[in-house]
Amino acid sequence: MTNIRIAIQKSGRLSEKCLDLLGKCGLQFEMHKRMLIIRAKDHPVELMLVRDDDIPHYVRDGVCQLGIVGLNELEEKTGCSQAPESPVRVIRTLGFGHCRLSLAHPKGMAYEDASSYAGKRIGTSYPNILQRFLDKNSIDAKAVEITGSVEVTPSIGVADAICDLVSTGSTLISNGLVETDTIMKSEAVLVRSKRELKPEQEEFIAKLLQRIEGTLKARNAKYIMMNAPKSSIETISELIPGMEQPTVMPLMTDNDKVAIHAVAQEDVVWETMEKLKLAGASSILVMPIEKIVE
Ligand code: PRT
Ligand code: ZN
Repeated sequence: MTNIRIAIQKSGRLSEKCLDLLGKCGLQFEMHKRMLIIRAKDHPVELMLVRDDDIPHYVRDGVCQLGIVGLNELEEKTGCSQAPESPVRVIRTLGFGHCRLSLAHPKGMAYEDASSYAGKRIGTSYPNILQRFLDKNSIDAKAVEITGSVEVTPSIGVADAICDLVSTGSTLISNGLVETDTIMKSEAVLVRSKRELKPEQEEFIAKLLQRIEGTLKARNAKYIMMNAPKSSIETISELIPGMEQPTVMPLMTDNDKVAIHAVAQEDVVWETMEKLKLAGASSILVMPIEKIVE
């Protein structure tokens, strides 16, 4: 019996990262190109592979109990996700798919502030979010809905400016566009339906959330090991980023030195390792951590 159905993007920027995250949480799927629904190997879970535009509605309507989607897509399809009347609840930001939804204009257009867009046609795939921004700021501009390459619309005369997703900014630059106002920041989020679920479904969601927590925490964390003079323990502890309670152990052959093992909550960069060495540490090892349960 299927317990939980999770909607993810079939093919696009978020697909692989969704599968990777679910895999790290113990949910393995055998992917088949043409299949819409795929069952997990050892869990009562199904994946529904769809266009990202459809995920908010599938979750809202209870076709799927969970979904992973960009916050931008969620807010476009269901309104502000924070609003109490929102039909879908964000239960976790997932730390990938980062981007921003920004206004941008051709280099030649005069710009002082967002009100410079008044009277303009703004090409976008996010007409609802754009309209809310225009209304909130009392800017009388026209949102022109475009599916596809929004960035070319000013050069072909379909729009005067655009409102589009930006990550590195290179698409805007290569199309002669200048980014101005950021309307929203986005990343992939785990969403659930606000409908009442069965107790076993709630249980599964709580467990999945815990595993996501452990996976995301481990993503940045590092395990660090080194030998150090006893006299430098304090200096060294202060150098390790976000360190909690190091383990300090005697060395078999050197009474003046100890082995220090610790979990650093952030990446340990080369500069930190060089400072540790200057503080007397030697044999410094930094290792990735796969999972954390606290
Ligand atoms: O087929 P389907 O409808 O499922 O996919 P899609 O084409 O609608 O979406 P897709 O795969 O392009 O993006 C899925 C999600 O990834 C988006 O909804 C965002 O949440 C997130 N995301 C993160 C991005 C970007 N970064 C991004 N840079 N989505 C799109 N872009 C595009 C942007 O539209 C522009 O064309 O990349 C270009 C800008 O990139 P830079 O790096 O040049 O600034
Ligand atoms: Zn889409």
